[in-house]
Amino acid sequence: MNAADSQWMALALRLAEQGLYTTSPNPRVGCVLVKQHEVVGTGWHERAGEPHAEVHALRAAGKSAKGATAYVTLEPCSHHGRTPPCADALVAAGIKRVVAAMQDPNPQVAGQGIARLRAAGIGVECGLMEVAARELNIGFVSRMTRGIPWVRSKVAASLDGRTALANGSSKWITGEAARCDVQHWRARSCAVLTGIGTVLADDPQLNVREMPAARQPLRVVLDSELRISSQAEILRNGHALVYTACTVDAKLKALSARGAEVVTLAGLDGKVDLFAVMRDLARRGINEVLVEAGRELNGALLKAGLVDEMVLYLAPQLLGDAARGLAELGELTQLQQRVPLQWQDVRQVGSDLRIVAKISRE
Ligand code: AOF
Ligand code: ZN
Repeated sequence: MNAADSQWMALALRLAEQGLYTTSPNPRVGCVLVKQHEVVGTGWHERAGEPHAEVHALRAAGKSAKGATAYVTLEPCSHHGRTPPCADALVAAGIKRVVAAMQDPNPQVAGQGIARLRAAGIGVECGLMEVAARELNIGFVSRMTRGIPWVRSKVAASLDGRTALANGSSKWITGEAARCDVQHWRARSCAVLTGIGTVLADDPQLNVREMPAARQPLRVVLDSELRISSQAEILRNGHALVYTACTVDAKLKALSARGAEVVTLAGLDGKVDLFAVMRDLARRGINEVLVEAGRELNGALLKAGLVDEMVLYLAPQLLGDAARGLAELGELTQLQQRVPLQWQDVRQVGSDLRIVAKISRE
């Protein structure tokens, strides 16, 4: 692989990014076809059920695809899903060489696409710009390899990590630009998850606003005792899912009548079983979850090891020790109990600071 290969793969990745808000449950994939140093076709996957990136690129190239090199951000598929195998389409079009960024973690593909191309005499290289390709499909990879979605927790806090005063006052800690920025995280997520505490205190909608949204994320509430009101904003316009530990039939029925799906998944402690929730969300094809919750649910998810990444908006203010922290972790008595993070990205958004950090897992 050479510098030109990297340049074409970078283009394929940019194309794949076009599907950031639309492809789920499918991965974001881009494809560039190059012959004699010239692009003869490009494509990206737009929506599940519609053609894959390779098919769009092959259609654009027509007869010029013969003898070309295909740069794809994910191993071409080998299975009949909603669409036929891309590996076969590449072979039929007379593609000479395929450069893929990463293997498809989908067990239905998992190397078989590459094997099929090689069996047809096509030269295949895999792994170019793999880190970026994995990052773009972090939720899809997580769902396929771990059976749970990638979980991102968004928190708006003061510089000293406080989210509300002791009496609960918290409206607008961060500024307009930060609130707008949050919309992008929501829009790329398949689900936005919160706890009943936040629903009762703020009655949020948790939908995508202030930007065009091709689809709204599924809104998910964890509500062990089913305290949610059937008039809650989050239940408006359907597309809401409530996980509870409650089995009282009348309550379940009242909510279902509002169009919400209610699922009872009780853990041994009488609360909603957080692992079971994540497994169930993955089963529903949820790749990325955005948690927008208070310190209680954030703490519970962190302690369960279910948070993968934090998106922190820090406002230039101090709220002091009596104010509420961003995650209820209980009292740590040993430093080994701390939650280690790795900075991914730091930037200023309006008047606030945005830090993206991943939870380190050694
Ligand atoms: C590719 N190119 O652009 C995408 C791929 O139901 P289907 O037919 O859409 O298949 C979905 C699966 O195909 C998905 O889980 C993943 O393994 C692969 N996605 N593959 O060659 C693409 N989006
Ligand atoms: Zn395909």
